[in-house]
Amino acid sequence: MKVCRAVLRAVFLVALLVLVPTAVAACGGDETSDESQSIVFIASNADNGIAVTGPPTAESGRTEISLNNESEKAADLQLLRVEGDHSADEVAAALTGATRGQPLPDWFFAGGGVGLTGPGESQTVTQILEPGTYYAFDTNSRTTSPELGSELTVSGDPSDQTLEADATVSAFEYDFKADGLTTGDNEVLFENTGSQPHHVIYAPIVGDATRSEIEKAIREDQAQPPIDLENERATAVLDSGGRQLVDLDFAEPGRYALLCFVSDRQGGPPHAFKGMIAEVDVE
Ligand SMILES: [Cu+2]
Repeated sequence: MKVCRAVLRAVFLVALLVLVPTAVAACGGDETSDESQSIVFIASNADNGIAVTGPPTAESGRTEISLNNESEKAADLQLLRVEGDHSADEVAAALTGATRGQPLPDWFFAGGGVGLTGPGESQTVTQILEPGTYYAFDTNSRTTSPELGSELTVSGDPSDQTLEADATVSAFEYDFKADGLTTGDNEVLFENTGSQPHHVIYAPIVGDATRSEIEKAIREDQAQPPIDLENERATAVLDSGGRQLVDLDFAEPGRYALLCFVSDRQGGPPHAFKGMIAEVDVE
């Protein structure tokens, strides 16, 4: 399978990511006044990649999840929810397969987390954590190994808390629906209303390029698809039903492309190859 190298570079490396300052918008103004717990993960340099460390335990419910990137490269924090007993070796192997479009084991689910974050930077998302076993990994490296991850056990009851924001981006097979986005920083409810795992990558559209021209360029593996890869940003991957509050930054008014490069659980091409590319006009 041919893969658009430029976009993969952006997905996995994002060297020139422009970052939102970490403005933690606690609970002020929300309908829900529930207290959030906060958990912090650290990305740091390791011999064979980027190691993620975090707390071994947390309580279920509304949680602010931060990534402090102390490594020298862009890094992300991908949470993976695991059903049953599976070792870090198994999880790392499944994640490596996932980044190559291989089928996902039926016990392995994307659990959100923090999208690509530049070296020395921090970002925070808010999620409702459900009880269970999670692993945290940086997916920036194409290959990962078990010692680079961190296990998190979430205990407590299933939560009935909700997340709300003025702007929403919904991902499903194989499209996006965006509502309420404005220029600058947006606190967005990003939700997966489909049945497959998805994330959202967004970047300014170059010139007058149409959606179909972008799709064609990606399908044909053109070195320069008509999107501004240097100003591309990405969320973590959510599985079916997943939701998170995330700060998305549309620095300039104009047209942006929303894209997904995750594959189906059954494996196969990245969703952008199946047409999961949307255009949004930000005023
Ligand atoms: Cu997708």
